[in-house]
Amino acid sequence: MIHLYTAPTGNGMKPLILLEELGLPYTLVPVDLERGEQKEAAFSRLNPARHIPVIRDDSNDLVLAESGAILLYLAEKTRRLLPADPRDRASVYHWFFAQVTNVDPRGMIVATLERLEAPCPELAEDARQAVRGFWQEADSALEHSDYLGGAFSIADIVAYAFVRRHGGRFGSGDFPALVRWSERIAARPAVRVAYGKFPAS
Ligand SMILES: N[C@@H](CCC(=O)N[C@@H](CS)C(=O)NCC(=O)O)C(=O)O
Repeated sequence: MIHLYTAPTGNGMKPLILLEELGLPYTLVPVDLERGEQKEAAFSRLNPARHIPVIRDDSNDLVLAESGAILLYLAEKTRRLLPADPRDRASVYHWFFAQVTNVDPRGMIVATLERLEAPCPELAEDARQAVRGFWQEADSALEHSDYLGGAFSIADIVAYAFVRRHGGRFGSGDFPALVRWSERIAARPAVRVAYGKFPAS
């Protein structure tokens, strides 16, 4: 059995969407970030970095943090939503790692700046340019393809979780093909079930 410790943030929704897409049995353990449950001793033992998401996979005696690592682990374990062909897989990696290493941190920077009394406009603008640059590239690709890496994959899951969480903040509505792609993903049954687990998200 897989146990998912998470909350309805962009990073937190990624493994939940994937588990639903894969149809794997799992238990959902909500972590209340507002109440600081991620800082409690029981959770810190799972992830000393005190961040969600985390999975425990009983079948492999594994505890794993970092949303990108969790998605790659589950996709490789099941051999699904990550193409076998090296060229196709490289394309998925391109979108996946651009999102996880470049775009995701920018979203967190801007969300943090918005909570500060003295936000740094240069840093916010740099983050905004990076996010919108990625969306411009994605928008061009999605004019010719229904999904980022060709077929639906973990690259779509990571990019969608971010758009859903931060789209309004960075103006995703300016990118028509990205909007159509986002609507396509939102309509997937597994995605609807995943977000339904956290109705306020
Ligand atoms: N790079 C990590 C980021 C994890 C992360 O920052 N999680 C946030 C929610 S999106 C969190 O747990 N925040 C709680 C806190 O900082 O106290 C990942 O992709 O899993």
